[in-house]
Amino acid sequence: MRTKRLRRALVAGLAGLLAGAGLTALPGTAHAADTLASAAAAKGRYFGTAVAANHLGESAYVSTLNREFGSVTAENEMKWDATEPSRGNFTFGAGDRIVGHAQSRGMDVRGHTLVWHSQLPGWVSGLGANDLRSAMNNHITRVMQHYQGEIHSWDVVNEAFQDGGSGARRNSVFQNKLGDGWIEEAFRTARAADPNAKLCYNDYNTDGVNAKSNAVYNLVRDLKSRGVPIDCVGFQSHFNSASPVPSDYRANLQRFADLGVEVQITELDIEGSGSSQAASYARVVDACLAVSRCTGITVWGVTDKYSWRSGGTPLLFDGNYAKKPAYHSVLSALGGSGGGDDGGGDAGCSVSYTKTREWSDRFNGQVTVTAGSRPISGWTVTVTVTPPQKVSATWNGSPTWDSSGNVMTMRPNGNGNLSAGASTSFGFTVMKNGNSAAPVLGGCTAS
Ligand code: G2I
Repeated sequence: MRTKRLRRALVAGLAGLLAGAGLTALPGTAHAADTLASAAAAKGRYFGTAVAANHLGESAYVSTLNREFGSVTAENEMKWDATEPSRGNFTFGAGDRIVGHAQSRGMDVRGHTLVWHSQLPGWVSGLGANDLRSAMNNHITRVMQHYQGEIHSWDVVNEAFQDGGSGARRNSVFQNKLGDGWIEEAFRTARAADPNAKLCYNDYNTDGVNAKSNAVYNLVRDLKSRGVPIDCVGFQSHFNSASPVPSDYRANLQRFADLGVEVQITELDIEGSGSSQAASYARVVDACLAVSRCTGITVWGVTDKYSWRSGGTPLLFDGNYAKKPAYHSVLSALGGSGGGDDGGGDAGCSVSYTKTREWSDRFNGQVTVTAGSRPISGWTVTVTVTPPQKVSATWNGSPTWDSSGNVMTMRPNGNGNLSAGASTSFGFTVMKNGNSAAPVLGGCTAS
C-alpha cells in the first residue's frame, strides 16, 4: 500500500505542476475541457464511472475509461460478498486491481459499499445480534483500513430504506437484529477506521422529494444534529421512462446540501436514446452544477454493452464505444468543448450538417466529416432523428441503428482515410411523417 500511495502522490504532484502551468491535469488530453473529467474538473467537480475489474484487459474499454473519467467506483468488487466471502477471510484482489489502475492514471476512487442487505454472503444472515454487530464493525474496519488513504468517499450504508410511500426502514438482517441504531453504529465505526475518508449514505428513488427521500433526509438531519459522523449523501439516479429525472431533482439535492453534507450523484444511468436521453442527462448535470455542495457525478458504467441494464442503453458510450448524443450533451452541460477528440491529444474530426433537398414528405441531409490536424483512418458519427421521422436511405457510409430506430451510427464505407484537414461526406433521406425537425448530430469520433 505504501507503494500505491507513493505512486498516487507522484501523480498528484505531476497533476499539480501541470495545473500550475495552466495545463489540464491527467487524465485526458492536452486540450482543456474536451473530456468529461477535464470539463467537470474545470467546474470543480469529479466525473467518474463504475468499473468492473474483469474488463480492464479490454483495450477499447480501458482507453475510453482513461481518456474520459477522473474517478472510479468498483461496480461489485468492494461489496461484502467479494471482500469477505467467509467470516474473517478477506479477499481484496479484484478491488486492488481497480484501485491500482485508477492510481496509475491519477484517478480518484469511490468506495462502494460497506453495509448493504444485498450481495451479502450467506454466513452474515445466520448470525445472532451480538455476533452480527461485531461482524459488521469488523467488516467496516478491515475493508476501510485496507484501502485507507486511497478512497475519497465510502458508501458506508447502502439502500437502508424501503421503496414506496411508507418511509420505513428496509427489512434487512441489520435492521431486524440490531434495530434502528445500526446505521449510526456503522458510521461511527467507519470514522474510526479511516478518519480521512468521506462517509456517505447512498440510495435510489431518493432523487426527488418523496416519502423515501424524506425519510433519508430525516435520518441525515438527526445524525448531523447529534454529531454522528456523516459527510455525504449519494443519489444513485437510475432513471428510465417509468422513473424519469424528477422535476424537483435540483431542489432535492439542495435541501440535503443545506443540512451541511456533500451530495454526490453516484450511479447515474438513464435508459433511452437520442435527443431525449441526451436532454435528461443534461438536466442531471445542470442540477449538480447548480448546487455548490454537489461535488461529482459517477455514471454506472462505461459502455452500454456492460450495463446492468444493457437492454435500456442507459450510458454515454454505445456498445462500440462511440460517443452517444448523451455524451455530447453532458460534455456541453459541463461547459466542455466537445467535437470529437479521439484521445490522441488533438481534435480527431469535426462534423457539420446541411439539408440538401426537401420535398413535402421527406428531405435529404448531408453530413461533412473533416479531419483535424492529423490524418485519421476512420470516423464515427451519430445522427438522431425525431420520431415519427425515419431514415429511409443512406449513401457514402455504413449505418447501424439503435433499438429505437431513431439513432443512426454512421461509419465509413471506403471513405475513412482522411489526411489532416481533409473532408468527406455521407448523406441520407429522412421521411418526415409530419415532422420537419433537423436531425441532431452527435459529434465525431476519429480512429
Ligand atoms: O442494481 C444496480 C445498482 C443499484 N445500487 C447498488 C449497486 O451496487 C447496484 O449495482 C449492481 C451491479 O451493477 C450489478 O453488476 O448490483 C448488482 C447486484 O445487486 C450487480 O449484479 C451482479 C449480478 O446480480 C450477479 O449475478 C453477478 O455475479 O453482478 C455480479 C458480478 O458480475
